[in-house]
Amino acid sequence: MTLAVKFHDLHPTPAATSLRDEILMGFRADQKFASPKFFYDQRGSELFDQICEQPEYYPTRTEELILAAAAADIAEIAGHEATLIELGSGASRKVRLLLEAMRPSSYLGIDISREFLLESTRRLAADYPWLEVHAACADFSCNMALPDGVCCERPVGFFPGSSIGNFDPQAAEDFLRGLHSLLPTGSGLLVGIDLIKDKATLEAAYNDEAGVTAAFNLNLLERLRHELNAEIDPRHFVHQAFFNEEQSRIEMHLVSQLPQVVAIEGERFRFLEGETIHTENSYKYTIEGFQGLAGRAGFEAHSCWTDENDMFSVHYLERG
Ligand code: AVJ
Repeated sequence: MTLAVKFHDLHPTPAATSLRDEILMGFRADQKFASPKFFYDQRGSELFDQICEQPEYYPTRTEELILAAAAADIAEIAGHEATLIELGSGASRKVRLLLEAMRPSSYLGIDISREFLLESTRRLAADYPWLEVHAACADFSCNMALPDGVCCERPVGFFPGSSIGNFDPQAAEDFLRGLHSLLPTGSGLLVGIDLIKDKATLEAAYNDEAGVTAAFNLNLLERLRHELNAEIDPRHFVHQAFFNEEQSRIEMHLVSQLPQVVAIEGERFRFLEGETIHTENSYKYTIEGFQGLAGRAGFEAHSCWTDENDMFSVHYLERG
């Protein structure tokens, strides 16, 4: 039997080096921070999947409804025989909503979580035998090259889940400009964007009753303990998430419950009581606001779909 999934390992630097260097840099800052990409170890990816099933976390199920309803439209715009390239493919669940309608010739899933990526793309390949499936383990926030052997005819980028919301607006624009230079003229980009809405709904989505988002946030500290031998006690931190209206973003933090000193790779970091590690931003947009940003990066707004309550949006952008 041949290996159903063609695997490409594109780690630009050994994963461990980037984790250590980036975490240390973030902990040395006045406002301590960690990149949200470090949430996604095996356990973190599993917890994120569980977040998506929480009743308060509306983005996933809303986007899935939109995609299912728009699949035929999307297929018509993108045409058949496309190469569908998913950035941050995770469990590769949402793309299933498009495959039958679109009938692309190949699919490339790109994700930072290696084992998770392999499992998910193997399942996809087994379920869609007619589809050529590629998997690339990469940090797409810095690696902007496509692996060799991936057919790049009629590429359509797929960036669901409002993942682009992790970048601040300027970085999101720069990121899209990077995709612009990677993709040929006329290619498509299908992007999911969470919309600005009332504070209570937004905050509930990041403070689910079951505590899954809290576990997801705190799992970062477990990861630092296991992978960097950090001396840091997760029980001495609590999850915090709130909507920063001025910046139009959900902020997630880990709040130190007491004055404490933690050690990572022999370096000591002091925390005051109430001091935080800023672990994630999740920007929310208006439809026009996002289209303007995409336009500045060279992408034209072709179509946009929303749900009936205007909670979430899916955009088909065309590379000009
Ligand atoms: C994957 C970045 C889109 O911002 O909603 C969910 C991550 N963090 N709950 C988001 C997340 C906490 C999610 N993104």
